[in-house]
Amino acid sequence: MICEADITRAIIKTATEELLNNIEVDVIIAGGGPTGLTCARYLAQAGKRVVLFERKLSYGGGMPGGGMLFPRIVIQKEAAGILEEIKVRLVPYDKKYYTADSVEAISKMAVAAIDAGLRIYPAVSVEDVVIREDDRVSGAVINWSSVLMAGLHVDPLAIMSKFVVDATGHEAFVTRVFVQKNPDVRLKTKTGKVIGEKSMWAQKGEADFVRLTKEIFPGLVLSGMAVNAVLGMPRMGAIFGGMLFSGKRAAEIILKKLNKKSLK
Ligand code: 48H
Repeated sequence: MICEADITRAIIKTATEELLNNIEVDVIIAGGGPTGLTCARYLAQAGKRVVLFERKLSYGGGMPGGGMLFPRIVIQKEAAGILEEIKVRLVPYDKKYYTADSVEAISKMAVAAIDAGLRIYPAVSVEDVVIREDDRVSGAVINWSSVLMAGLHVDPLAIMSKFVVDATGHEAFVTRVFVQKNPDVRLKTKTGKVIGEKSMWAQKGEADFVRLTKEIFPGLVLSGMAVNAVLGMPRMGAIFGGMLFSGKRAAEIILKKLNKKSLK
């Protein structure tokens, strides 16, 4: 006989046990868009403990909506390998590009990362970071998105990590809140602050930001659209090759440091 109490117990017991195992991890990713999921997959494939907090109930960010709700993505030919690895079906377009179904692409990105060991927490927002006396971002402050949306006064909890990745897209939420709460902090940008995204220029937006994907403050790494927003670079519209490369680059930066003894 199916018993309601068993179902309740099964959910609370297994979810709580699993969350308890993830209170101290190697990397926290804030945001489950294309760059966050790509970064997470490469880190998990390298054997690192990675959790991803996504503010919305479902992952995907700006990818499922394709371009203006036409459910396709465009990527540059050079980025094809990142999606071929996870068996996304690509269709060549005009020699320079591939197109793919946006829902297929994001779904396979999530499945591949989960299969590699990533744990995704839906409807959980990163609302702040943890900072330690050695001036290093050392974790994320999280709360249920529903609590924040309802404006309830409920104190958050903290998850500790060696790195936090700001993959929150156009908002660059984590980096903005970090500098807002710590006005003395100087980021590794021209002004030391968040500069803000510039108007669309696809060639320039795509060309520069992968190279400039970086640890913007000890322990805090930018990935994807958050790079453009923080460093003051143009947006690029519905082309996603850069998001994939930036996620991979962010993972490489972190892996290099994690595999060394000193994180600084
Ligand atoms: C937890 C959060 C929080 C938070 C936000 O917007 P995204 O898809 O970002 P990227 O960088 O992976 O990809 C950008 C791309 O989708 C895009 O917008 C492009 C190419 N635009 C070009 C243009 O010209 O417009 O994903 C970010 C994710 C979203 O799912 C948010 O819900 C989530 O982050 N998020 N999650 N805690 N505080 N803030």
